[in-house]
Amino acid sequence: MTTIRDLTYDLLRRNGITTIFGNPGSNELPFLQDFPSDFRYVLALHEGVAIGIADGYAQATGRAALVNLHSAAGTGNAMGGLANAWNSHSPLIVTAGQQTRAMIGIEPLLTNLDATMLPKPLVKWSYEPARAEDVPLAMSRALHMSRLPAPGPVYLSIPYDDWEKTAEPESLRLLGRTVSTAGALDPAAAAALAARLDRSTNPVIILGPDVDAARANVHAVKLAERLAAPVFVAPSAPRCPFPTTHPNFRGLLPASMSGISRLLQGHDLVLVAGAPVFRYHEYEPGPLLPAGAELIQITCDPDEASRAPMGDAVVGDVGLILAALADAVAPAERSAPQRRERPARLAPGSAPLAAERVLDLIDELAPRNAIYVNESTSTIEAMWERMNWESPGSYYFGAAGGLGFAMPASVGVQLAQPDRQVIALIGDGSANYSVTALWTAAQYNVPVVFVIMRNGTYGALRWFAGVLKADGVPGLDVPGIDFVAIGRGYGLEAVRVDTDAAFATAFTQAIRAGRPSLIEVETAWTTP
Ligand code: TZD
Ligand code: CA
Repeated sequence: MTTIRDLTYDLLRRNGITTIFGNPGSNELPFLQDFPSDFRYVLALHEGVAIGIADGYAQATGRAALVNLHSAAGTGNAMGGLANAWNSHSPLIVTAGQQTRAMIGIEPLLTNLDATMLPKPLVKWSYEPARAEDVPLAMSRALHMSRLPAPGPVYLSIPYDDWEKTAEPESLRLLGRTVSTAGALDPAAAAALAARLDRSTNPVIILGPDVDAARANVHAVKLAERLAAPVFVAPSAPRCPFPTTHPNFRGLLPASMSGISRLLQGHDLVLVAGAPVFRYHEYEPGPLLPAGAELIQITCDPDEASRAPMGDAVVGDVGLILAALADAVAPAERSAPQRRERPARLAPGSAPLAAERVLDLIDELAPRNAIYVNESTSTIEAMWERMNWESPGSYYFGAAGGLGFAMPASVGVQLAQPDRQVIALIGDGSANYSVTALWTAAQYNVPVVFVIMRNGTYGALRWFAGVLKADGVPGLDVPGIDFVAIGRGYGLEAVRVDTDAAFATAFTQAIRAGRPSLIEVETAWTTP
């Protein structure tokens, strides 16, 4: 006789999940009771942090991750994180405990009212099983659904009295199931697409986060070299799909219609892989593409393909398609694009340091394969210009632009990648949304180096106020926060520095320490 609980843990095991991220409440305790010894529970002190850690973990492992939240209130706290996870195609199984079935109708305390409505539209699927006996099938479906293309979060609301019930013997069949996808181009379609690329006289490649998610960076490099095409990263990039040191690399595209069409002037074919077309931010109307250019998008996401306002799209496995194209195109006869000009490294400065100088120091002193989880919003462009990222999985940013991602995600990425140093670069505004992630880092000894860029303001918003010509906006400064005290309060080593040499020393020590630590560095305002 197997309980629903035992069968569920078995299903998770069979699907490679033995870590649960969460913040528990009474509705979740029956699921967690007699917690199996081969599982690990990672406690977050806020649900936005739980989902952020799970998101980082899922993205860095490339596998589904489970988050257990408390009913409606816990789900609500996690919604900002869910917006990021939805946009980054992160395979998350989000479960929330529901009140006991016998009382749901009377709406006692902690009922998750209309539970399946709550996380929409930021989940692929939202479900509350009709019977306890349906929980294993629901969990199995959630596991498969979360990672099938396009991957994304799913939500299950589970009444807490279900776990003790007996599983139906037939539901044991779920344990052996595999669900796989294909998604490669058939040879004729690959040849036709390659021929279109070959015919182009001046192609350009634009890569998005799903190239990195598919671990297809190497295929993108080969394709770019064969085509002798310049490569841009798609606007509002949450990951780094191409080595920033590669001679064909051109940097980050701007996030406006006219900005993009201006920059792509002269190209007759725009090949976009692993990104929406396009994730704009600022509204600068204009042509969507330069005159005479056609566009081809390769995406794992049918929704991304169908909502694109221009060009042709192919939906499939981004990695397999890029690999096939890289093989199928003829080596171009034109000369390779000119290496981009990169800004000169800044010389040592005095306090407050230029943010660019801090980035230069970090790039110089960090291990070559370090991973950056970023939420320093006014320095994003500077990072794409200055940082030398070569390995896949080197950069993560909240994919919906929702702050409160990077602090917890850095903890999840470091848990997933213990052999690479994770550096969380966080603005002094952003640092406040999910600050309790510091506690999880300290308690689980997850050795992230948190660098807090303290410029005393919401720098990116100051810049955006200028774009929108919105003068006289209140609430743009964040003075009077002591991150060293906060860091120490949550159990981290923490220091404040304001000179070049002090930063270099603190940063080097932090990397060597092998423990989580926080460096607060005073920086000057930056214009993105
Ligand atoms: N709240 C949430 C959850 N997400 C947001 N994106 C914002 C508010 C708005 N916002 C931005 O988009 S950037 C920003 C805010 C408040 C300023 C962040 O300031 P910072 O970094 O100190 O972290 P910079 O470098 O000073 O911009
Ligand atoms: Ca700031």
